[in-house]
Formats: sequence, C-alpha cells, structure tokens
Amino acid sequence: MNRQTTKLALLLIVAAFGSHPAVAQTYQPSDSNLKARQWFQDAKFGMFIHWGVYSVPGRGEWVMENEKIPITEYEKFAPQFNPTQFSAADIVSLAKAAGMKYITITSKHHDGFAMFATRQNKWNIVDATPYGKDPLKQLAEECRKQGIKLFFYHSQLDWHNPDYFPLGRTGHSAGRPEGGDFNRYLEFMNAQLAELLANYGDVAGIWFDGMWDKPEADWQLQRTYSLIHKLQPAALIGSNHHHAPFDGEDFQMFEKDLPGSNTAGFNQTSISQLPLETCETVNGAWGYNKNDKNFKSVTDLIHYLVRAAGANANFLLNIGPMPSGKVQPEFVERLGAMGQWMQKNGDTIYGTRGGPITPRSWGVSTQKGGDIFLHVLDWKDEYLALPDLPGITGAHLFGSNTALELKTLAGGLLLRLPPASRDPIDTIVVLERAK
Ligand code: FHN
Repeated sequence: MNRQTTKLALLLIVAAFGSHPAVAQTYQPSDSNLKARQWFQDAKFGMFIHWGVYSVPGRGEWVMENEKIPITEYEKFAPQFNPTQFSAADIVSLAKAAGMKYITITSKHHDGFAMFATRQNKWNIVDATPYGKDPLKQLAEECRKQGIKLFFYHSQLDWHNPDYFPLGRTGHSAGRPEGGDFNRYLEFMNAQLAELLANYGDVAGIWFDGMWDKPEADWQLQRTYSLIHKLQPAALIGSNHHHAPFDGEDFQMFEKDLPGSNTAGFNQTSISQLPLETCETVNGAWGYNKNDKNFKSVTDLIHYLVRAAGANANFLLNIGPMPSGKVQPEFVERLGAMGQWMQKNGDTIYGTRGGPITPRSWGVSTQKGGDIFLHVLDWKDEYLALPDLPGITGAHLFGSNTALELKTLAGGLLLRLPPASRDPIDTIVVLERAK
C-alpha cells in the first residue's frame, strides 16, 4: 500500500470513528490483548525514552512552559535539532544490555513536536529539522530485529496546536490565538495515533499523558481507545491521568511512586487488577537536562526495580537522549550495571508476581511457579521475623544454594541471616516448600 493509499485509508478509519463516536460499552479485551497483558507482566522492566526538540536547549521537556517561551521562539530550536549520532541499534542494545524487555518512547510530548513522519502538520522531526529522518521508524525496525517490544508515549496535552482550546492549566504563554476547536484537535490527535498504529508495525501499546491538564474536558476517550484497539487489538492502552483506570485501558501506571505510595503527591489512586507499571528517572529529569547531575546510584535503581516487582508492578526507567542522539555516559554506566545484576538474578524478577509477604521496609517478596523469593534489601540484624507461611520448611540463598536456618514459631517464621550471607544490594532467599 503506498503512502497516499495509506493516508486515505487512515483518514477513512479515523473519520469512521469521528462520525459515529463509539457507543459507550464495556470494553472486552481481545484474546491477543489478554495475552499481551500477561507478556507485559512477565517482562517487568522497560526503558522510557523522553526525546524531542526540547533536548536542544537541554533544560528538560517542560522548558517551553517553565520559561514561558512562545511558539514563535520555541520553533527556532527545530533548525538546530540534527541528531546525526542517533543509532537505533545502540539504543536498543543499551536497553537489552540493561535487561529491559520493552521501550516506551515519546512520539509527541506536550510541546506538540512529533518525533515521527506525521502528515497531520509540519511540526515534526522530518519536516522541521535538518535531520529529516524518522527515528521512530528506525527504532521500530531495530526493536523488531532485536526482539524488544515498542510502546509510544503520546501526550494528549499540546502546547503548539491552535485547536487545543480552551486551554487547561498550562500552555498559556505559547501565544496561540483564542478560539480553537477542541473536537478538531481530537481528530488531529486520533489521526496521528492512526499513523503510529498503521505505519510502525506491531505497537505494544500507547502510554497516554496529559489529561490532567484539563480533567473536566470531554476527551472522547472511548473514540480514541476504540480506534487503537480496532487498528491493533493487542496494543495495551495506559494513561497517566492519576485516576483509577477508565474503561478501555489495559494497564495502570504510576509515576515516581510504587503502587500504594504517594511521595509525589499525585498518586492517591486505588490499585486496580490491571497490570501495573511505575516509572522513574535516573536523575531528576525526563527530557535531557544538562544541568541535572543528581544521578541515582545503581543500588537505588536496582532497589526500585525489585520493590516494583514486589508490588506486582513493572519498572519503566527513563533516559533522555542528548540533541546529538547519544545517551549521556552516566545513564549508560548505570544501565550496564543493572544489566549485570539482572543477568545474575533476573530469574527472581522476570515472570514473577508479587509474593505472599506484602512489601516491608526491609524488602519484598516475589513468586514464580512454586518458588517464593525474599529480597532482603535493608536489614542489619542476625534474625528476620517473617509472617506465617504454611508449608514453608526451609530456606537457602538464591544462586549459591547455601542453606539458611529457618525456625517455625507460633505465628511466624524466624530466618537467620548471618553477616556472611548478606549481599550489599539484595540478599535473595529462596523459601522451600515441604516436599
Ligand atoms: O508532564 C509529564 C512529564 O513531562 C513526563 O512526561 C512525566 C512522565 O511520566 N509525565 C508528566 C508529569 O506527570
């Protein structure tokens, strides 16, 4: 199918959804979607990529809003954006080396700049920059080659499109004229989503963000979600709206908090039965910020991954590539170290679900098949008291099989962890069931 035919087909599909808004009905995920959810829960660890024209100033992805830069000025970054050192092979290999099983990359962030060859406007990396190529197309092909699944983060919030009107909480310094047509904006957004779902092969999912900008608006979610599931039934839909999942969503995400915590202040929502994912940054920035040197340690990042698994959730760890397309060395170094840990201990993470001991300050538990894994992350004493776990008769260190003393007391278990048994990052103990 040539590009003109594709475009016509896409327009017909989007129009079909436009003229007959999907009738509100309870979403029934397809068998392929249910299978994709299982895969997602088993995958456990993904790479988040925030990359766009905002990488040129290097002050984070909110630079347009934070510095009140009007569109006429912000657009001047585009001619400077020429990521000739971008290598999809390097990025995908970095994700694989870290032990990550999927990538979620920004197809469009709040600045409205599309990182793909959209035909809906010229505000995109192909038409507006000297680079003139489609990095998402390169990434999709490389992910297929290396066996990594690809999700697209797509911002519903748009600081550039004149039809994103009335404005919500943000975007008031962009300099757009009053009086856009929000329905026309949603058609624009759906047309771009249709391009992503038609032109980039199998899309593992769409990671929405930005509804929080105007929560009271009619985002016509059912129309958008039906379009996505019509084009690719197995594509998993999630939205970072900080509410309980809406009908049509296939996973629930949290940001900068484990499910059930709320250190960020916007994670007060209940935990659903859908597959769960939490996301975090290596430093403090999502988009490239050359001034942010607040890099988390390898131990902290591994603990976040382990605690997410203990909370029955995936961990989506972010990198923000530089305007050159390269990834800064501090990120590469940490991801490599996480990969070495995952090579040795991944069996206690991949394919697991949250274990029978709910997360504790000292650590978490994961389980797979009949095995229960204790991840003791922060414990300095000789003995660790555990709740009663019927049928557990022994314990040994994961990997070395070194037996550990485990006493059954009235109402619980007492595990002995002599100093020599402890690991500085994660002491992984396998609890043994009666034969
Ligand atoms: O505003 C965005 C932010 O730029 C980033 O994309 C994060 C990632 O989850 N989500 C929003 C902030 O909650």
